[in-house]
Amino acid sequence: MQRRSPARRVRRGLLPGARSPRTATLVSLDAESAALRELREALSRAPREIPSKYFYDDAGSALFEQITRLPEYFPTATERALLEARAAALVESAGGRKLTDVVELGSGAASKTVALLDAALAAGGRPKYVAVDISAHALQRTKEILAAARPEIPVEHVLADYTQALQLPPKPAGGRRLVLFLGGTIGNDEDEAAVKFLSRVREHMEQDDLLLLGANLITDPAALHLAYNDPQGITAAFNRNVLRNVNSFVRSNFDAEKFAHYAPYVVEKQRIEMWLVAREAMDVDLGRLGSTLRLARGEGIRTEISRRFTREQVLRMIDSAGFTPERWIESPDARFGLALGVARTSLRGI
Ligand code: AVJ
Repeated sequence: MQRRSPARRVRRGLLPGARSPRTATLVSLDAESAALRELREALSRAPREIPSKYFYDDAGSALFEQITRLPEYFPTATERALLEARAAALVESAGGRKLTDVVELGSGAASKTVALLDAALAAGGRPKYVAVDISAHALQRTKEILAAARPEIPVEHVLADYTQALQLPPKPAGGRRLVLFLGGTIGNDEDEAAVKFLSRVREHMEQDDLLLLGANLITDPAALHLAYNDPQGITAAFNRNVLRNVNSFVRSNFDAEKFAHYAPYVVEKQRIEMWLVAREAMDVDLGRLGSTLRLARGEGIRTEISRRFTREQVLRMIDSAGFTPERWIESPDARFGLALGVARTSLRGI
């Protein structure tokens, strides 16, 4: 359920944890029990998993921002340079001045988005920016960064777990919406889940609206390994923080320090896998999940897959989700690609 304040801010309840003072509504209670079920199911899978979205509490979002500034973690800088170099052409393909809404899923610090918004302004448009993120802290950063960089651009916020439900503010009649899903986060899902997710995003869009999808491409495994195993240990801290977030959500008692960060590039599957591996045998009280998790020494919990794609895979994925590929651009080192897709006539109801 969506309430709009006079400040044109849209807030939704999500993963309301012990620290969340927000009023519980029927909707957020539903969301909460769905989240509990999802987490319980993930932890009992083989291998055990924790959904990657649990990385992004306020502390985790801040750690991720730190990762994006590490010299070893090249995806952010690569994508940023690509966006900056090609923003004008992308915006042109996306309708130029007709572009009225730029929606970013997982806006984080939104530092890459300014180039696109600038290009829309330069094309004579007056875009509004809608930031969607699971972390209130990240949304606050988005707001600050945008207000400082481009005070003339109106910003709306949606605090939401976009993997569960999505409500976007309406766009002006005749306008075009561009939805951004950047950073390579689509690689956190297997094919089927990725297409399902993008199809759901498509349902929130009208024909001729656009999707810009960022994807990590296959590259040198040694460079990839370093990007997820930085010598400063920021990625390790980011990985372990997932347990603190789970603790605060379900009142479990994971001891993060008893887990080793392990993040190999699995060549066969063309993806990084992030694991937390128990350094010793332990019993973990899972709090509101209502059970005890018994871990043997050396047993692991997978916290993320981060896939590398080919151009063909990315284009096939957006096509399957109802977007006709309109443009593909790639960084000069071929490590990162951006696909622009146009929403086709919905097939729903046929
Ligand atoms: C934000 C999901 C794109 O998969 O590389 C960074 C998260 N994990 N370091 C990624 C992440 C480890 C990142 N994404």
